[in-house]
Amino acid sequence: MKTVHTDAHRQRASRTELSGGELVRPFECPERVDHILAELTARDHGAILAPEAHPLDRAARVHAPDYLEFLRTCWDEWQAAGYRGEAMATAWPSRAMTRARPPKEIDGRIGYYCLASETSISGGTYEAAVAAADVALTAGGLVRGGERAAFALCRPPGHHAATDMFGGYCFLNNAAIAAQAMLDDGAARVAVLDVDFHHGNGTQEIFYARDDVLFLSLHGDPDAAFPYFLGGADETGAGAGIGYTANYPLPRGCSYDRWAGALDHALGRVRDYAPDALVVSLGVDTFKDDPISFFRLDSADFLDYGARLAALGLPTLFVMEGGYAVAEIGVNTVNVLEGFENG
Ligand code: SP5
Ligand code: ZN
Repeated sequence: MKTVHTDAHRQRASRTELSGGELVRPFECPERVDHILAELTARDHGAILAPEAHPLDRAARVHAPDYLEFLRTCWDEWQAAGYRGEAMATAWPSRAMTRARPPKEIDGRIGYYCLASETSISGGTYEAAVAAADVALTAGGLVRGGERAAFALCRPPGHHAATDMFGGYCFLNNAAIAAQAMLDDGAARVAVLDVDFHHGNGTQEIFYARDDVLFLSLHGDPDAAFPYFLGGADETGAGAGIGYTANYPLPRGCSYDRWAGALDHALGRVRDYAPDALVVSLGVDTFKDDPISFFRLDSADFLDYGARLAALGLPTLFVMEGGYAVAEIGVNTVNVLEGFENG
């Protein structure tokens, strides 16, 4: 399986994440990609290609133009305001403050576009996010071009990014951008299966009212896990999209048996939908030793579910999302890809 990757991800090197009331070094760090690349190389997994640049219109198919402009200019405006730290939101149009329009001041504007304040915006964040979208689009193009599967080694991740909001370490929704591009390039239906530990709230929101994308997500129950405010089993779509969203919230300590049972159910839904392609939002933060998550998958389980994904027989795009047990992220990620290829 071919991998698409670029060093441009290194420009996303934020120093601060708000965690437990402290500013810590972000869990979502550049070394994550180094470990995945090292494992791909050590196991001779296949060619590693550079992405092609794509026009921003591709991202604008799923993100609002004013949001893209905010991402592009945020850091410069933050610096121009004289702030010494990284750009962080501190106030939002919350349930009690409904004057929801972007203020002029960057301090307020960042709150308008932010859904989770753990994530800071730093210099180079926008450039890295655009490069990650290019990685997903290039790998998606390989799949549309006839490859059985391809791996978009994206960073920063994307599945929490909504139409016009960033957060959860995500800025541009790489998987949604790639899925939309497949549709724009001729696919009739695409399924997006999100196996990251966290609910793919951004992807769900983007496609919620549509029947040309089936969105399915297995994740920590939002009563106990980020992103907290979306991801319930009762969210099944709206309007024309009713019946085209499926959530599988799972409890603390969830075993692989239980997780794989939910996966098999989701795969049945994909099969019935008969899409032209499958996009897998591949987070490996379901691993038992992930520092911010609470499932119990071990490294061999990733091989097993890779094979289950392959059994669908669909052209498949893997898009990297989360995974914060950095020493094991390479083994766990490449296990899914190898399980798929041998499955
Ligand atoms: C792409 C992705 O995986 N984003 C995840 C973002 C999660 N950010 C908030 C994490 C809060 C975790 N707090 C749990 C502490 C456990 N001791
Ligand atoms: Zn995650």
